[in-house]
Amino acid sequence: KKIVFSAIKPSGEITLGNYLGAIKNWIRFQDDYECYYCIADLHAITVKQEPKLLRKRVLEILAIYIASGLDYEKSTLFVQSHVPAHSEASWLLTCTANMGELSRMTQYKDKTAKLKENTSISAGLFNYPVLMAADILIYNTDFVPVGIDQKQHVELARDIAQRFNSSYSDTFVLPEAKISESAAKIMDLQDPEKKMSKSDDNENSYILVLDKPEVIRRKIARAVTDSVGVVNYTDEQPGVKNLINIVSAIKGIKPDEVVKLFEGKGYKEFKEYVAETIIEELKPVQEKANELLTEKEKLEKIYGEGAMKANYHAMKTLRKMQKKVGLLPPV
Ligand code: AQP
Repeated sequence: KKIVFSAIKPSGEITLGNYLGAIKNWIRFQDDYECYYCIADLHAITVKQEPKLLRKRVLEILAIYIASGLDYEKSTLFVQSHVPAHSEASWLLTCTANMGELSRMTQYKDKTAKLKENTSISAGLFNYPVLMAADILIYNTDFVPVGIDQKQHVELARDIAQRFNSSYSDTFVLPEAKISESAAKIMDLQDPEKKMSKSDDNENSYILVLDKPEVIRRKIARAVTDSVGVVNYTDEQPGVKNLINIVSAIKGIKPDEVVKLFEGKGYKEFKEYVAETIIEELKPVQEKANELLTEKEKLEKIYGEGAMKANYHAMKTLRKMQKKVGLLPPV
């Protein structure tokens, strides 16, 4: 079976962007592939996190994974820090990666540009893509289903793998990003030129998977549109285009079909429809996730077993890597 790996970092609560661009896309791989879906807590701490909140979010994300349709009997669901091979492999790959390629990563440039002046930038933020390469490569991953913002990182993982393979000998499978077409990039509701992000300071810029219906209605009603007043699917109307993409990704229909539904109608009616479409999609996920969050032992059992399975596969690759670079095996 081909192998699939992907992850979300608990740096905020899961947004509709993460849900449509990543999780929904992951579900369809479960039957035909060996899937590893991770909660990337080590990635989250590349920027400052409140420790208590971080632990809470990890469980929340696991509950959302399962509630959205990830099946822990088919796929391996686990927490990154429970599998130490991620960190160890990351060091070996840090010594394979170079500063030049890491400085070219757009996510690093964007994130550091957003930090306030005089805030120190952690070396972890710079090294983030190497840890991500380790995540992917230690499972011999073939496919990485991600949103378009992460494509560059997957390509870097591929370059690092290639370099390691040619410096030593064939060790890694070369991974490939799989982008969901309709939900490749869900945009910020307040600034539709930038992507929706869970760590944004303005809560009106995103919809959270666990947002209550009235909150979703309010946020969509406030979403930035334009003065054209007609529902069109065009780059000239990025706010409206984004709302159309959201409906299209949820309903599995083409953007043009959404436009047709609103011929001759205004934004108010359109936005109400968008809000109700999101509410309807998220309702069963919220119910199931909230129920799971009251069953802590069940969640513990799931991530405990997930870590065991992941650990087995990851350790095998790590041992191979250590041997190839010339580390003396322990007795
Ligand atoms: N707006 C988006 N549209 C589509 N896909 C998205 N993803 C993120 N935002 C969108 C996809 O979600 C997965 C998990 O991402 P992540 O948590 O590892 O990091 P990220 O891409 O940096 O996500 P955020 O929400 O923007 O987090 P912060 O604000 O903390 O940086 C990935 O597959 C990503 O492509």
